[in-house]
Amino acid sequence: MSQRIETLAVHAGQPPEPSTGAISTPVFLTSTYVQQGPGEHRGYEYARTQNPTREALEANLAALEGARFGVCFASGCAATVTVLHLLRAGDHVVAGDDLYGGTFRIFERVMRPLGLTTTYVDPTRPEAFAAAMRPETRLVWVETPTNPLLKICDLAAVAELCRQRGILLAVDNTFMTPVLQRPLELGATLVVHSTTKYINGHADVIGGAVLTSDEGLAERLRFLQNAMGAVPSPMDCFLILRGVKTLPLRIERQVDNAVRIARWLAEQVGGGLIERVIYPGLPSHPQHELASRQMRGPGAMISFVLQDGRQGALERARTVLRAVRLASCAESLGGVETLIEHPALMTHASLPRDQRERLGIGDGLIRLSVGIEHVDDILADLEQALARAA
Ligand code: P1T
Repeated sequence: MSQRIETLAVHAGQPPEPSTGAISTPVFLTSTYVQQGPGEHRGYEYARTQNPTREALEANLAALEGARFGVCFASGCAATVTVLHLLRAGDHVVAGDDLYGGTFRIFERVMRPLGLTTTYVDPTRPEAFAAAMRPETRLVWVETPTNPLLKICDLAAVAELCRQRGILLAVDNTFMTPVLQRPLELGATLVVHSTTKYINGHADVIGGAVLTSDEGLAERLRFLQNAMGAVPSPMDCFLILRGVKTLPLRIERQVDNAVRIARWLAEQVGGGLIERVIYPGLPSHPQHELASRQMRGPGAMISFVLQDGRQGALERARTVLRAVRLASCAESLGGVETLIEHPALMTHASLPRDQRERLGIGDGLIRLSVGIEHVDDILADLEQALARAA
């Protein structure tokens, strides 16, 4: 019988350590391994190339995503850059137009000068991906829900378009985690994570991962992991392994809290302060039906837009972000603590202003990462902070 994700999160990739029986995977803090003679070793030569703590994490995350292979990196951005090095100069990428600002920056300011071009399309329209594909298109890249506007991409439909044309589909599953969405089952070739977020969940590590069942791609990724060298430290791997054990529990609580908070925020719409609430779990979300079908839950990220008012939306947003006491004004997401941020000034400041405005990442947009605190305490905090801006 195949095990459920709650069981895999605790056990996958982590048999008792063979020499002592230690139930927790040890942190192998070593840079090298002693060889009996030149080239005579037990599969471990140098710690950039192999590390048992990292291998445990890679096996664990692969099991959660239903992948055959996992490759871990020093950050989500390192994972993204390494995936893009599967391509070469002259290749073309089609990407969703709403992405983490740092991912957009990699496409435009790191890869484009190296000869990799990217076309951005509305991720809610599979036909837009089809229209943008060219003979030299090798990869489609999507986040779903997107950061920060929570648009939903129909993964099965886009995967089918890619399959017909032999194009790789990479899905950044950071916002959902395998608990809520498993892109490989819907036809994606690669899943990418910033493990910094929900997977680790405790706001104390920067990390990334790529999961795939394609053996050739996994081999190439492992080559690049070693050759490019953006590896995670063993201590960080240990912390992520510890964090991931409670991932399903945390997600359950965070989603429950987010549903309550999104409903409460939606009730405030029309009261002069909140213009719009964006959350895939609300019937008002334009793709609520697709979200309900594709995802096992609506996630714990909520975005909302403040109305202009007398002082303007930007000043109102600043007031709210300064007034929160329980929630913290900070970049990042997915940890046990509730975080609140302003995409235009913070996580998406690296996007050119005209593009931000075209997408709808305006002065009044606020993004909330709902934590595991008691929902009534989070609500009380939001209520007092929003009242200051009313
Ligand atoms: O920060 P890093 O671990 O390098 O991951 C980058 C990244 C990749 N993909 C998504 C969807 C992300 O949200 C991020 C990082 N995002 C934030 C820091 C943020 O606050 O949105």
